[in-house]
Amino acid sequence: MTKAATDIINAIKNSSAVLVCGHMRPDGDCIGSALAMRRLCEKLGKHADAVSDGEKPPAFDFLPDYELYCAPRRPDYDLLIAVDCAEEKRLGEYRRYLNTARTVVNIDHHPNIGYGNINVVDPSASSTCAIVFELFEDSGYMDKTIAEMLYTGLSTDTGHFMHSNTDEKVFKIAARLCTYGIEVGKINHDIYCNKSTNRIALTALALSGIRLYAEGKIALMTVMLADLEKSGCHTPDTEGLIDHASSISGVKISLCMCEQPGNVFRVSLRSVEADVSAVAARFGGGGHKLASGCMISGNRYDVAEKIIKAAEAAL
Ligand SMILES: [Mn+2]
Repeated sequence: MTKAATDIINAIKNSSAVLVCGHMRPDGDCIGSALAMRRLCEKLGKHADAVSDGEKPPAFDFLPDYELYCAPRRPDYDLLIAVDCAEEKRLGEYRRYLNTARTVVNIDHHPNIGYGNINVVDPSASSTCAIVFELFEDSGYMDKTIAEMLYTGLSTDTGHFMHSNTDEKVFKIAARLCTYGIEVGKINHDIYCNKSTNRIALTALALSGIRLYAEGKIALMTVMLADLEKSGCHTPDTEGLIDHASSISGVKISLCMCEQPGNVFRVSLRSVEADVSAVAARFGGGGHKLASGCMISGNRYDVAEKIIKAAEAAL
């Protein structure tokens, strides 16, 4: 094991209660790495809870321990392990433990300022799950359940091994995870064929509203609160909808505007080449070069105009 892995295990052993915290609006990598770290802490004999601020996406209800996610059982924790969180503010309400926990561990694959006492940050890693696996592969604590959790994040953060971050290392990690006896076909089916009929209804509404700009290089999808209501969906159900816009031939940048209560839109951006983290940053957001997000206030037409203009400039 590396020094960082040993330091983290010692920090867990020296704690009395651990809070593993992923980012707001958690995705598969966030939930997978958080649940895996929670398991690891339990194996070390510690009380541990895994959380993200806000609603958890129902799409990951197949994961072991899913029912424990976002259900903190202690009023206080002396060890905070942040996973997949580039900045403190991504911890949401759990940010308060940065001040009260004795030790903060920060494991992430985004450009990350290193706000922990122990930081394992590798922006070249495909996913936080990949980092967690490489840290603890030789710890003696890996098992099939943890491997399932980590495979989920490895798969979702590489877009099911489709994005440009899918490299030799990713496949080697996937192969090593397979040695724990995980059923890859079943997990893939659980991840990618686990949509509710409501979610399909929402997808239909979102697809029917896609508009193309910049000679078909920009696709814009809009999800209004009324669409959620009509389809019986909630905000977490919008996760991944943008992939449909990205899948249109010729589209270089896709945008998904999701209306939030209070005249504000959460905008997701995806790109095949252009730097959309810079586009999101213009509106106070951030993320990766090829996948980012931001919040923009205004009505749907004003917000669309602003984000399309900014995206056009980035083409
Ligand atoms: Mn991630």
